[in-house]
Amino acid sequence: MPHNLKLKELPLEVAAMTDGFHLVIDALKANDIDTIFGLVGIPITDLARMAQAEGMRVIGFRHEQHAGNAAAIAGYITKKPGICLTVSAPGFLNGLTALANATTNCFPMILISGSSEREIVDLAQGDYEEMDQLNAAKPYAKAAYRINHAEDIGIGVARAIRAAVSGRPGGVYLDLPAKLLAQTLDAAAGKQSIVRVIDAAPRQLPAPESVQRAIALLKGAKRPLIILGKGAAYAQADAEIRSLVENSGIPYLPMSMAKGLLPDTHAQSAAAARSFVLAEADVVMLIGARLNWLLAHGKGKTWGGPKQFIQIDIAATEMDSNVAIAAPLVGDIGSCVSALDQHMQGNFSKPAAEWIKAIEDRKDKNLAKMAASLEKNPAPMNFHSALRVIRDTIKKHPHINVVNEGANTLDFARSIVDMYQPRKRFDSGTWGIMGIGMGYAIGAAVTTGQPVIAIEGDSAFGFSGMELETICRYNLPVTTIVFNNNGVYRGTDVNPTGGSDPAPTVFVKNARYDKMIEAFGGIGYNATTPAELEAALLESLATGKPALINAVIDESAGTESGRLTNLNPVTKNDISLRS
Ligand code: ADP
Ligand code: TZD
Repeated sequence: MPHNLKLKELPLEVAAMTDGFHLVIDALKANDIDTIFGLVGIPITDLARMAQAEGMRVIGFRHEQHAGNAAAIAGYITKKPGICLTVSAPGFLNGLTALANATTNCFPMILISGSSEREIVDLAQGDYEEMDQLNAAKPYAKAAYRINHAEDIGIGVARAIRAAVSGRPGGVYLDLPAKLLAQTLDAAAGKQSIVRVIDAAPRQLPAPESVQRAIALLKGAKRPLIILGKGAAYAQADAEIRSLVENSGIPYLPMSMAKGLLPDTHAQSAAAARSFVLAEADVVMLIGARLNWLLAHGKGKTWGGPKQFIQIDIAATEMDSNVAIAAPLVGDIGSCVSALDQHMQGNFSKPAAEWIKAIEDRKDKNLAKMAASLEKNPAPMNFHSALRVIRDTIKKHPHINVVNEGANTLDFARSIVDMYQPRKRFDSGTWGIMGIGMGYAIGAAVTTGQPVIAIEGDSAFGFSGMELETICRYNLPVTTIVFNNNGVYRGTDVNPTGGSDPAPTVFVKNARYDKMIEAFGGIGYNATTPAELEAALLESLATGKPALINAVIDESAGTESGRLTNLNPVTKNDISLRS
């Protein structure tokens, strides 16, 4: 109901009616969706108001991309689609980046956007915020639907929910024309039209022969390895996965967002010997991880000698996407892992001692090297000395959510900051995208009610920095730590012409990001030493209030593109900076 209307002023026959606005809310609530992340405007302002009036949590953002990212990470954490609500054309497009990122990362979310007059849009007659949003969304979404009639809202929302969470999860677009929201319907008919989705993501059992094939391959392996991906974390089959890993005795590597699915300190974690095990393993079992660029496409130098792969995934088309998969297991991770575990009980010998010993030796060597770097206290701080403080804090408070983006800030934090609990680490993911920081932090804080530490490169932070106001407005327990090294990757570049424009990679020197949060009533800290960083972090966690720590990092620390330097194209004879 528009905010200026009161129920008692309405004639009786109108009170027995419902409308598009209310049916959308009823359809979401009937499916236990209780939160909307969004940004208001024509034609969805009243939808947001009414959702709040009807008891939903409505989190208003400053930019739709971040509302979309919050929805996406809420979907990943809860296995229910996160909802992002936007206005038409530009608002929709801002949200679309998040929808595409969710689809790429296999996170379930629904982008709900209002849209302009169909008749005018279809004739390209120039409506307010005119755009053919449905077709624009299709290439970037797992599914896209438009609802034209109020009586179809129940079924339309049900379709969107099922599409988002069943099979491989992804982003779904739902187009709601302005006219639909104002359509009225008899209240009883409206109630009947609401659909509660039954078993939205049904279990998918693997074929028995595919289980046998995988077991046979594992039994023949001399140097087996398990790789756990974020699909394994998403599946919420934590106990089953732990049981399989421990019963098999096979060493494992967690992909970045699978860190903490088993504690990073687990004896079977081979993370500290990553390059060694990837090169040396002979049979590799992927559980909810794709052989994309993050795993060097399963071939080349990284992977050393010949391999045989077992892959567990709900998407059959993922098999053989990069290299041949000797034993594909298509099904949901919980069912596949349980089936393997059952076949192993009492009938599987643990990997050879030489393999385990070789990994242990390599781990010891690498950990000793890392410990030496972490112990140093250079002034100014470098990535290691600052991250040591965060590592020690998470160790003491393992329930804290961690958001992480940047280049060096991402790469170093991934390897230095151990995680102890599943689904607590959210990062740049499959695209290596910058800009997820504050959106993921807000989504994680709202969804879990637990504190968040956002470990942000100074460039990465800039993409979503204005959402500090959102964090303060909702008083969320988010501590943002900006690794401030004066630029993208580093802060040392100069303009080769000697002109007054700065180099394209550098920012204002010695910026004070901590002052930004003070504008909104949050607490700002400036930390130039590990001791100052630790004091600020502990104080901010103790208060539970929004905080930002400007961590001053040596501007010459870090490398171009972090660990991805080799992905930058280089002309053979370097003429790119000819003068
Ligand atoms: P990472 O980046 O951690 O390596 P990816 O995003 O590449 O992980 O891979 C996740 C994989 O997990 C996707 O291929 C997706 O289809 C799969 N997946 C997601 N949820 C499930 C599930 N419940 N059961 C089986 N596979 C799943
Ligand atoms: N834009 C988007 C949306 N995603 C990207 N990944 C980039 C640009 C390119 N990019 C990276 O891949 S990392 C990065 C950019 C701009 C920022 C690196 O600087 P930083 O981190 O300050 O965040 P470090 O720790 O100083 O390297």
